[in-house]
Amino acid sequence: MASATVTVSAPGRVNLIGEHTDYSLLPVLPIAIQRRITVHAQACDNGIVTAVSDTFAGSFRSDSEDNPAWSRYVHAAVKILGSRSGAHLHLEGDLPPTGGLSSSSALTVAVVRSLLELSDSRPSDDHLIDLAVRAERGAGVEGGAMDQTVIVRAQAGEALRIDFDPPAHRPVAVPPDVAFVVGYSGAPAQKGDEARDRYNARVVGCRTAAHLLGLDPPILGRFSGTAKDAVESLPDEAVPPEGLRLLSEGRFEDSSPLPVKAYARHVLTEAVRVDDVEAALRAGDIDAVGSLFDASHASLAGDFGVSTPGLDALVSAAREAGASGARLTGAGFGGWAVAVSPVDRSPGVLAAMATVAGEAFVAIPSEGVR
Ligand code: NG1
Repeated sequence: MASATVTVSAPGRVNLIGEHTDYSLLPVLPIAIQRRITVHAQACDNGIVTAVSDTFAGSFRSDSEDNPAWSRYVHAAVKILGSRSGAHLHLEGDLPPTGGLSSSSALTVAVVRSLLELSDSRPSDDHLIDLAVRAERGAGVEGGAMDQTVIVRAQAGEALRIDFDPPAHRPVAVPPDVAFVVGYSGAPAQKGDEARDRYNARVVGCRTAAHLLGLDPPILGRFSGTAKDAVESLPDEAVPPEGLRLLSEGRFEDSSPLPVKAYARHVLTEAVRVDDVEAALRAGDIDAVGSLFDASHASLAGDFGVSTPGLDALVSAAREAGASGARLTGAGFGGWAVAVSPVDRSPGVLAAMATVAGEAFVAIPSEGVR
């Protein structure tokens, strides 16, 4: 007998370091945050899933071809479950849908778990992460598993160091005198649009770099040398081989040459910065965390080409207001930036970041889905 109603709440995330490393199976260090999406789900006996949102207009129906753009991830969740039981979903929350804070993964995780719980099936953490990752890839972005993993596994007060090959995770306590301030760049980075192709170009470019380094499977995380070794042996640009352009859903159509040397340099140096930020947080060395944030932003803006004028403005504003360092967080192409600051300087950093697009807040390391 199905339960009549369930409520599931999933947090957004701010990635502290390890940007564009997860799909190369290299580590990441995100936190879950206090801003959340909540799904109130009610069983229906008509076999149809419907959804409405407090934030967006229009409604979703699983038997309709004409659904609003915001419901793409509801559709993805229903599809991965092959749901045959009906439900009505009411979505609400305070997680900005502007890209970079993982609203897509929070929504996907919350919908998958609420639909399973309605049919009295409580998924294991591993199973929930796997379903949510596959659902999102089915929606067209060939992402890694960082967002879904931290959204499911995070604990309050802690960052989560995540490894993918082999899979492992461990908590990293956030010192009480350290604040993470986030600010909006003024431009959305929703991956349904042009940003999806720009993101997938990085995935295919990293695979191509790994292939040229002789790795099989073509995953940069399998490279055993240093970033310098890789960079020295790679050409500046390469056309991705046909087989590496296959995605979970469809194919990456563009066959222009990709800047594989610069992509590999970013990914392999960023992976080292994950170890270094983890060590600096454990040592309470906020200046070291800040310098590593700055180096990450320079690499993402230069080699990886995912920053924007708005993100650069946020990073500069934060540093000028006394932050120890700042960087874009998430995929880039718009969205949000994160600054690390001593707690006593965080009000000034917050005010400075809010001047860019009017939206900033202190991100509090929070618990995962519940
Ligand atoms: P956001 O910021 O949510 O678009 C994306 C990917 C992550 C990771 C980051 C970049 C998804 C669901 N998320 O995050 O896996 O690759 O970019 O570090 O694809």
